[in-house]
Amino acid sequence: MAEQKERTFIAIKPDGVQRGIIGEVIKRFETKGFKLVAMKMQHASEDLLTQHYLDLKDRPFFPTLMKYMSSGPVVAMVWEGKGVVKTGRVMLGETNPADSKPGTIRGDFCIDVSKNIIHGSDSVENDELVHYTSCAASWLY
Ligand code: DAT
Ligand code: MG
Repeated sequence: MAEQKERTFIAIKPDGVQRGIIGEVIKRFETKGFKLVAMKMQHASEDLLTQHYLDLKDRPFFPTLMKYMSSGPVVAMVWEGKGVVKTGRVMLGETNPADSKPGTIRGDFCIDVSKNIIHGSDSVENDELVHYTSCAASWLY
């Protein structure tokens, strides 16, 4: 049961928002069977972004990454389901869209690593969000 409650943080980046890919991303996670438990459109602050990308702060592309992520609102979401962290990353594709297979989000909708339209966590998130039972649960598990 607990494994069905695994959660991951997915965010559509400013280019994904501007290019109208929000619905497509939601559709893919939703029709896969994952459950949306939180969603918020937000213009991320520099503090939040610095914290979010702390492990990358010494990389040469960090200033460009900050500018890109601050360039408009993002759509932050939490999705729930068995194996959602790992499967979510597979659905996103590789960090560099050039290495992402067709059928993945980055493989289908973007070209360059500096505009790769979506973020997905690589580890399980802790959160204090809503918990509810989806009526589809008994048809999925
Ligand atoms: P991911 O987003 O796949 O988890 P990451 O955590 O290593 O990848 O990097 C975060 C973001 O930083 C990534 O989505 C795009 C940007 N980035 C990573 N490597 C880059 C590079 N070599 N050049 C430009 N941007 C890069
Ligand atoms: Mg990452």
